[in-house]
Amino acid sequence: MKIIMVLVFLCGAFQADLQEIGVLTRSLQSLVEEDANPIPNTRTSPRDCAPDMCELLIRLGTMKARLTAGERKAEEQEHALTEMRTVVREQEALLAQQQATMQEERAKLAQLSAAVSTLTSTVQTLERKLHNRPEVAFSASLYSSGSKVLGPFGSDKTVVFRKVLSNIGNAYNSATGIFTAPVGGVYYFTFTAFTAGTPKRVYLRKNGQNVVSVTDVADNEDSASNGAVLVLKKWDQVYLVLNGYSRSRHTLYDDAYHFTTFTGFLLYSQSTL
Ligand SMILES: [Ca+2]
Repeated sequence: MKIIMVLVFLCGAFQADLQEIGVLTRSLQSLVEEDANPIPNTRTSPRDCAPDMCELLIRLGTMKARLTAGERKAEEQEHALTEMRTVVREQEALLAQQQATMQEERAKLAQLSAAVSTLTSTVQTLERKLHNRPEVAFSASLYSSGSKVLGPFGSDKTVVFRKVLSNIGNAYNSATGIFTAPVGGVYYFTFTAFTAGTPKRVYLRKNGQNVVSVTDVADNEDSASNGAVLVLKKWDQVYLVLNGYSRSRHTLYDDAYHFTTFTGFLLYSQSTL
């Protein structure tokens, strides 16, 4: 009998539990359906549940809505972060390009600086050469005064021009008639020979070698001129020679008017000569 009473009691309790389980099951089913088809406001929807369960479900619904909003906000922030990363990559690429351009500009600047240094050095060298360029120029006539005839001689004679009109650098020697190059370079020489009724033949010589000449027969007064640009080494000698052929009896004439002259000057020096 006791056993039967116990069984009846257990059945009653079991039936109450079944009812509670049924309520929970329906509530969970509603929650599942809400998850599949969200209800905007769970507080306004009729529920068939116990008050505590309803409150729990309401709180779950609120939490789910907040979770959904948080997920949406997180997606938006993720999207914004992606856009920011894209902008950062673009800025990094632009910065790299600007750095490359800057390096190119620096390289060009270095080349220009080197070119300026080279030009500056060249200008300084030219300035030194210009400052140190020797000044060589002279002009002389046969006699300083009076009316005189030079020659004739029985052999070739160096013509000594006694009257120095100018002798910058003192390269011309008025005692010997010889011009001696103080530096290697390019020089210009010219001379004029005058005679009055007598023949003449004059050579411009460099180190004993005839370079250019003039000649004239015995007739009226005549002047004869010649000239040459010569490349001279240092210590090369240039001078005029009166031909000494005895039968021709060559002479030169000069007076205070200075008809017979010898001129030379340095065009430009060359250190390699
Ligand atoms: Ca003549």
